[in-house]
Amino acid sequence: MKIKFSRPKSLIDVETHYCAGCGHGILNILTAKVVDELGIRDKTIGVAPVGCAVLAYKYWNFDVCEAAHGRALAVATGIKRCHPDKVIFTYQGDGDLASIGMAETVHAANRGEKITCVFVNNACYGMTGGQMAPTTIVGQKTTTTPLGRSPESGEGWPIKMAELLSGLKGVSYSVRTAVFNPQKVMQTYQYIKKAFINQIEGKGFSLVEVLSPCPAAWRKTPLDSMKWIEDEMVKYFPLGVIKRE
Ligand SMILES: Cc1ncc(C[n+]2csc(CCOP(=O)(O)OP(=O)(O)O)c2C)c(N)n1
Repeated sequence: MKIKFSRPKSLIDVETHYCAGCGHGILNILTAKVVDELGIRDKTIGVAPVGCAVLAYKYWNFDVCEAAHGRALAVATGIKRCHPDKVIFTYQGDGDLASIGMAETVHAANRGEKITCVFVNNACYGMTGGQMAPTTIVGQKTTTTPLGRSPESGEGWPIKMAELLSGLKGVSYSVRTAVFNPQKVMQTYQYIKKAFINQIEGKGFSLVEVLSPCPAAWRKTPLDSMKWIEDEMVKYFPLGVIKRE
């Protein structure tokens, strides 16, 4: 019998805390698989801030540092500058990266820090119960926008981080992907791998934005959540390579 898939060595065999149908589990595995495949487990350091990713260190079998909410890219900058030979990545939610951490994100990207950033966009603050995030789409109901996000009511429009950061000179790679079907999962794997390779080759900031399901906060089944990404989220957040240098 031929083994087609096995648990990456960079993933620890432990029970998950993620809700059923959450995209973080898929992305934890893909990141671990990339680290395995590139043979960089002994030189990789992940930085996971507050949000549902806060326990990522429980799952990854390499060094992981926690950061305060929004500060992952500031912490990662310090680690990378002290250890330029290590491979540093952040793994951040949208509340973290695009709201409380917006300044850290824009300035780390603008400085061209040689860091890989995996940005998990689930269109809400998942951990705290599904409040509106900067990436919540227009009309989307959240606990703080019970009638649906409305720009006319002063709630603004969804921020397109992959496009916004691509305008900065320090950014060498900016892509958006999703995990709503197996093809997209494999595509996401390739993008994350490329974003790690960029860093190893000494290129500037690399961003992989991933549209990822949060069935618990969205009040949808896991299957309907995947469909909602495919049918609704991608209208606001087109998939593909936005910048590659
Ligand atoms: C300084 C600070 N402010 C607020 C919080 C509360 N808080 C914890 S998680 C979270 C939202 C996280 O949302 P996101 O970054 O989108 O990640 P997700 O949980 O959706 O994966 C907030 C506001 C905190 N822990 N620390």
